Formats: sequence, C-alpha cells, structure tokens
Amino acid sequence: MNIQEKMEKYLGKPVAQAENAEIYHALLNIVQGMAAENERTDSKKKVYYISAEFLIGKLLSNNMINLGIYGEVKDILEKNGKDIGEIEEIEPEPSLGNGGLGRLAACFLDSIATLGLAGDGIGLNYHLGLFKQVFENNLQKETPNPWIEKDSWLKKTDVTYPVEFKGLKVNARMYDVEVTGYNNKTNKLHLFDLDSVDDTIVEDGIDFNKEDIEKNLTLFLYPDDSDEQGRLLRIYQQYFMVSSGAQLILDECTAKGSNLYDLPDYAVIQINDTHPTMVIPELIRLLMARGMDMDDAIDVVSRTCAYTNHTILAEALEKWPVYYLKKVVPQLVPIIEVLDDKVRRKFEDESVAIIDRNDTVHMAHIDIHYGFSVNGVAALHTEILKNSELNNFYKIYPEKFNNKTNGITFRRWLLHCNPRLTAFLDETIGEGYKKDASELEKLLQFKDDEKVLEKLLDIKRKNKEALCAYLKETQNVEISPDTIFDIQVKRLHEYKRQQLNALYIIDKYLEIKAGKIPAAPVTAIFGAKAAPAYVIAKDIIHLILCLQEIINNDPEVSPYLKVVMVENYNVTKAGKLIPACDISEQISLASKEASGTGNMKFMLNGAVTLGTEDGANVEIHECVGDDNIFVFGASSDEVIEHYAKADYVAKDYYEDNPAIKAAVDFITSDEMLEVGCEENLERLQKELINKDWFMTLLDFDSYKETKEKALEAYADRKEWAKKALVNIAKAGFFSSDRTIEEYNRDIWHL
Ligand code: 26V
Repeated sequence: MNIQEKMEKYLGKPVAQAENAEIYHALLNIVQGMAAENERTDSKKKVYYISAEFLIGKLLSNNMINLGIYGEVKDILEKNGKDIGEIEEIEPEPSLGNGGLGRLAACFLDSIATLGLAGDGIGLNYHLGLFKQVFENNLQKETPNPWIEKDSWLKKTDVTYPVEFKGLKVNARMYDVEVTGYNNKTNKLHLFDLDSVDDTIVEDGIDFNKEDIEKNLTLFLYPDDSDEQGRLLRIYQQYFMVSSGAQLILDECTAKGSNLYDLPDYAVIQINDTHPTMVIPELIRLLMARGMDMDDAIDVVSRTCAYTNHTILAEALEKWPVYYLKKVVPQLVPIIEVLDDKVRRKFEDESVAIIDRNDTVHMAHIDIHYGFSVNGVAALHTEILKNSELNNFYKIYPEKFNNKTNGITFRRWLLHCNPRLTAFLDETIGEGYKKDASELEKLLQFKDDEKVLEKLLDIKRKNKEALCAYLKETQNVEISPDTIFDIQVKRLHEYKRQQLNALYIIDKYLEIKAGKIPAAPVTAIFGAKAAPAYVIAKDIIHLILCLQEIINNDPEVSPYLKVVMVENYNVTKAGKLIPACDISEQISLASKEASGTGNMKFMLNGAVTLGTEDGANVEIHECVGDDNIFVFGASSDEVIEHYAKADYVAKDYYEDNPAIKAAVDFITSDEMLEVGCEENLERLQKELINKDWFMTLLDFDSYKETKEKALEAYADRKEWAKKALVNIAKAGFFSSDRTIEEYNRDIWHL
C-alpha cells in the first residue's frame, strides 16, 4: 500500500474530502506504525539520557522527514488541495522544557537515533508542561498548556514501577514516544507519569494545591520554586523520575544478562544537569536491595554515571537542605551521608564536601565525585569550570573533565524549518551534508558566485515575507520585509541581557526623535518567557512591551524602527523566526552563557551574529573569522576580574555617560508611564542604576558601536550575502551529530 492508500484506508474517504484534523490523525497513525517497524533491536550496551526536560516540539513533520516520507506526503496533500502547514497547526506543541537544556536533550535524541546508536531518553510526562505565555496590559500572564490528547505521540505502556516517598507509595507508569532517526532506526523516549494526576486541580492561571502530591506530581514542569512547597514538589518529581528510571535500567540490563556487577558494560547514564542527580544514591540503594554490598554498589554506580554541567550561575546550581530530603526521600539520606563521609575522609577541602556545614546537599558534588565524567557544553564554559568554578574538583580529578561543545539537529533546524535553503543547498552542493554536516563547507567555493549570493538573498527575503504574514495573522502586527530583522529569542534572564537590547532601542528612539534618521530601518524582534516568580525578568518583558506600544504607534519613529515581542515563544515559533533573521543577537555577559544553541540555529540559517565572546559564540567566531561576525563587549576574563574585585559600579556609567543616562531615565518617562506600570518600571530602573549584576551598562557603548557597524554592513547586499554564505558553510561543526559522536567516542563507548 502506498501512503495515499494508507491514508484513505484510515480516513475511510478520499484525502480531498477529509478535514485537516482527520488528516493529521491519519498521518500520526501511519508515522507511528512506520516508526515502530523500524525499532532498534537492543544491543548489549545502551546510553540512558536522563533529563527533567525534553523540549521535543511538534513531531509530525520532523518524523516524516526522518522516515523519508515528508516530500511524498506534502505532494499528496497538495494534489488534494491541502496544505501541510495547516496540518502542522493541528498538532499541539508539548512544552516539556524551559529552553536550551531541554531542547539540547531533544536534539541529542535525534542524533543518537540518526547515528544508529542504542540510546533512550528517560524523563517525566508533564501534563501541562511549561506555562503558555499571554500578554495582558503589557505584562506576562501564565496560563496552562494542555497538550495531551486521546491520540498523540505518547504510547501508554504496561510497565509500572513502585516509587516510595515518606508516607506515600505510588506507581509510576511508563509512556513511550518513538524517536525516529534520519534514515535509521527508532529509539525511545520513556516518560514516567502517575495515573492519579488530576488536571482539574489547577485554579486561577497556573496555581494549584502543591501539597496534593498524588494529584499534582507530573502536572507542571518545574512548578514555582519560590516557596518551600514548590521546592519540595520538585524533589518529589526528581525522585519519581530517577527511581522509575533506575528500576527500568536495572530490569533491562538484567534481562540482557547483566549480573549487576558488570552494569557498566550494559549501561551508561548521562545525567543532564543536576536535576537527575538522585539517580546515583537511588541506584546504590536498589543494588544494595538486590544483595550487593555498599562499597561494590558505589563502585558500580560510579563507573556507570556521567554528568553534564550546563551553567555556572551559582543560583542555578541545585542545593537541597538535608531536611527537605528527609521529608520526601528519607531512604536516600543515609546513603548520601555515607557518600559525604567518604569524601570527607579523603579530602580535607571543605569546598568539595557533599553535605556542607549548613546541612545542605550540593547535588553537583555528588555527580562529580561519584560519576566518571564531567563535561561542560562549550570550550570556554569547560575552561571556566576547570579554572575557576570547579577548580577544586579539577585539581582532584583532572581526568574526569572534558568538553563537549553543544550542537543542534539539522533535520529540524534546517531541513524542516528552512525548506527553501535546503532545496537550494541540495541543488548546489548535493545532499551529502544531511548525513555529514561538514560537507556544508562545499558552499565556500561559491563565495564569489553572484548567482549564488543573489539566491541566498532571495531565500532570506522570502523567509522574511513568510514571517511577516505569520506575525500579521497570529499577533496582528505589521512589519516590513524591507527592514533589517534583528532577532533576540531565548529565555528571559538578566544575564542574557535583553535589557541591553532594549536600552539600545530607547537610544535609537531618542535619536530619531531628535532628528537623527538612521540609514537603514530596523525591526527588533524579541521572544522570551520569564519564570513566573522572576520579578526583574518580568519587568524587562514589561519594558519591551511598553516600547513596542510607544514606538510602533509613533509615526515619526515607526518608519525606521519597530519592536515586536512574539507571544509564547516556543519551538514552533523558533522554526518560523530563525530562517527569517538577518542579525542574531547573542549578547550575554561574557562567561555567563554556558553555550547557547540558538546562536548555532541562526548561523545555520544564514544570519550574522552580533555577540559577546561567550559560550559557543567564541567557537562560532573561530569558525567564521572576524569578517563574518560582529563581536563586542568585555571579555570573560575581564568580567571574572570585575566580580573578583567587586569593582563594577553601574551608577558611575549612568552618571558619566549621557546616552546611558538618557536611555535609563526614559524607562520612567511620561511616555512610558502612560502605557506602563510605575512600580515595575521604577524597580527595573533602580536595578539598572544601583545593581546591574550582569553589567549591562559596562557594555553599552561597545554594543552600540558594533551594532551600528553591523547595520551599516547590511547595506552592501553582496558583501552581506557573503557573510551569510560563510556562516552557513561553517555551521557543520555545530551539528549535534558531531557532538554525539564525541560523547560516544569519549564517554559512552557504545
Ligand atoms: C537555571 C536557573 C534556575 C533557577 C534560577 C536561575 C536559573 C538560571 C539558569 C538556569 C539554567 C539551567 C541550566 C540551563 O538551562 N543551561 C543552558 O543549557 C544550554 C544547553 O547546554 C546552554 O546552551 C545554555 O547556555 C545554558 O544556559
């Protein structure tokens, strides 16, 4: 049966007569069948990628591309008067992640399957995921994002595991999502859930009773941790995930013949940040329950687990008071105490202890002592871990530390999101780059080919037009493809410095008002969610939304400058924004962004980076060379020194620099107060003047100067097209296939 016949059999009618929703379900069913037929037969050793987040995004088109039927289905639909884009709209987007860390996990699963490696994901099946963002009165409001439908990619299994908390015993049920490899086998993402979870306990917005664990355990991703109940719930979630995951791993390995002493020959567990850290004491506990003595159990587990660090921000490194653990998982506490005791007997250095003097457990320290590998996610990040943040550990275990620069899957971030560029690459350099990303370099031979450069400009133009239409339809904003699309999309965090971009926009607005007309019109596009309890982040969103209202409605300014804040930025929207970007804003304070992966997606789609020497920007810079990136700002060494000496004083910059003063003052101007809330705007302004922990004002001049250079360079269309071409050609290194090959070569040994 061909695909059209399969579709019509499922539909019971011709495709032309079916509704979009019916077609979606037919395709879901067919794709699931094909994915299941392709299932990998288990090999002896397998990697378990355990993560609290898997930001998989919509799966239909992605899976059809990987199964090699996307083109055929698109043609069938077209012939029957249907549009694949409209079918895609039907699928709800699961929001099982916050941002980069969760999306990385999803890219990794794609690459593991594509490379034909045996590797499954282990995570949680959050019913409502991350909140959906809506804007009201220029403020962010949070609402639930229900995504699970009767027919979805989730397959309920019969596999259940008992999980015991203090005073509460539950049964975890495993759901599976097929992970299709590109022209290869299917792996699995195992998501654990609790049958008793009850979506109806959600009250106003995203509030719910945090104490009713049986009803709320897998309701939301990282519920609000601004209070103790929220933090305890997070521990419940983490333990639920690792205990079921550990039981699954031991079951699978024993079924394949492991006697458990040889567990490292059967399993490697990659711990994605510290959220799954309790898998270490839990595995030790389970091995002891199966008769192993404690020292052997510790040894086996230490040779099975590997840890990836994704941030150096102190406030993001998880630390749990022992008393929290005693309240939720008392069975782990004596094990963690033994792990701490062994460390203390070996090393005098208090800073490497697991339980500190305040009776707080440092989760990362468990991973480093009792895992065999510690990796950072970009070269600079790993160097900072080794030389400063984790230096005391590096001195003890230099052999454990290694770098694995992040990557992205080109299937989603090129083949699916940018079909125009994909088709052009196919014609120009052949299709080999789809399996071997380094082949993108073949494009370099066309660097001076006028036709190729023209074509690249034309593709970008068409992608910008498509984005204009999308934003008009979804948000009723009107922007022009004749302007420069300058895009900053990522989670809202002070260290990512959306506020620096906003201050630049204010500066530009004031210049235009004063009669200084810019040479090229710019559309500044933002997309960002702020954590519900992160007050200043929400104030920055408020600032941007107020600027959008003022600037877009000012006829003197809006021909030259517009601001768009995209509502509810998610994977789907990323796929529409990234191919349309001219300038990619990657402006974190140097040393703070571990890697970034958006930077790679933009580069691959022919945007030019405007960025600091931070995270993977450093490696992008090395790949494309000085002429094809705009770099600004203090270096990570300078920043680290400022922190060490505590000598950065924001107020000095505010007082001594008239442009900075004018822009910061504008935040509470009459114009702003007319559209915004005084409380929020004043708080943000005070924060910038008196604190500015992420040194926005320090980099303002350098940012402005470099951004002006980038905007000027854009005018020479041919030269700009060359920059775009070099960025695309050099993006091969940032394929997650390369990253996963390195994980396998250095850590997993599958
Ligand atoms: C977590 C938290 C939680 C508490 C409040 C503040 C805060 C700030 C940052 C984080 C980040 C957690 C880890 C994370 O998402 N890291 C991201 O991982 C990406 C994939 O490796 C990487 O590209 C990003 O640079 C990094 O921020």
